[in-house]
Amino acid sequence: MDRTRRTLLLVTTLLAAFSCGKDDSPERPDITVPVKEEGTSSSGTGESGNDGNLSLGDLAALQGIKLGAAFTYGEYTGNKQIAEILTTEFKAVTFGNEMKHDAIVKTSGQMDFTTADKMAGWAEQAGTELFGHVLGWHSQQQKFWLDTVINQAKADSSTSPEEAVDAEFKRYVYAMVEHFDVYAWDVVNETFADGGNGAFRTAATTQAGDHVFVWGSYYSSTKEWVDRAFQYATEACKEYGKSPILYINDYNLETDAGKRKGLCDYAKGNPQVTGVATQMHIDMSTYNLKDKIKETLTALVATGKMVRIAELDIKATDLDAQAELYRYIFEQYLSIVPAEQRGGITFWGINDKDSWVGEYNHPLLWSGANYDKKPAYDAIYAYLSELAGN
Ligand code: 9MR
Repeated sequence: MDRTRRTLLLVTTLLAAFSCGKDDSPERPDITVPVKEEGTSSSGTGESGNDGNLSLGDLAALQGIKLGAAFTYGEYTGNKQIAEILTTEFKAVTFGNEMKHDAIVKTSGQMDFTTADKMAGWAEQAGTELFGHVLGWHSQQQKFWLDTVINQAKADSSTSPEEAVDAEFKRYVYAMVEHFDVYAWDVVNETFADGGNGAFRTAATTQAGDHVFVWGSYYSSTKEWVDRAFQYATEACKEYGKSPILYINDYNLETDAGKRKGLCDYAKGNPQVTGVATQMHIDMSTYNLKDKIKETLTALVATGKMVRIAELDIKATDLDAQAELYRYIFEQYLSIVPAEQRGGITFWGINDKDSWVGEYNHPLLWSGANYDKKPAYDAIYAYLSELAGN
């Protein structure tokens, strides 16, 4: 049976079981359902958690939330705990770095999918779907190769550097879409300026170093590049018979109302955008954070597109307060995003110790060498269990 049918069967079975009012509101559902076909077991070594019952991902699926986690090649390699957590707790994975332009395109321009394919194999083993991150980003481009393309065009009067870069971008988008079977793509990521009142970022205002925005220098505007990204992704999907959700994704949508509006307005104006996402890298200490989360989800829903929380993590010092905020985010997502617009929630990592924001910020659901479940895990678990039990 394929995965979608298995999931549907599971959901149907569970809904039927819970609607029979069969017990006296247990803290968590007491049905053991083998969602994954082989090699599954309870994740984490902490005392709390699913204890062989429904996993966090199973419970989220009951509410129409596809629950995902990001991981990198380095994090996963030789790490049985991550493999077990992915298998048990999650339904989707995103690679932290390995589908980015500079990871796939070599300095020779050749595309090398070896590492990403290996990780896709792990994702498949874990029974998870794959999210594609990312086709168009101002950061981590294979600058050496793009410079070669640009210099060749300058030396060859038959094409302009702009046309050559555009052809290269199109080649890359088509190759990625053809190669990976994903349920959704981040077509573009982080295209709006910080504090720019909704304006797109420009190559000139984007930092140097790793962040040299090569694409941005060879289109008449960043908007034109974003238009092309959605056009090529849409056309490639059609050509290869695929229909993933096509997302525009950005950070600080909670705290930067101008950026939020810019992204939502762009999405509304481009029918090829089928999903909008907030990364939601947030910090407990942000003023009025809960209202900002609500406002953001409400604005995203108003675009009429699929709505996703793409890179969730919360910097915190008080783990109980963090747990409460995590629960709040799930509550708000379910109350604001209608079932048919739920694109899912992905955590940007699994264990605090591997997080891009540093262990000292305690951002995720597991911590320590033993992968102990944190209060945040328990809070989300308890909330989703309450929903499933009612
Ligand atoms: O998680 C990724 C981290 O391992 C890399 O060092 C970093 C490099 O820029 O990219 C991280 O992921 C970013 C994602 O691709 C886009 N949104 C922000 C994420 C955190 O920086």
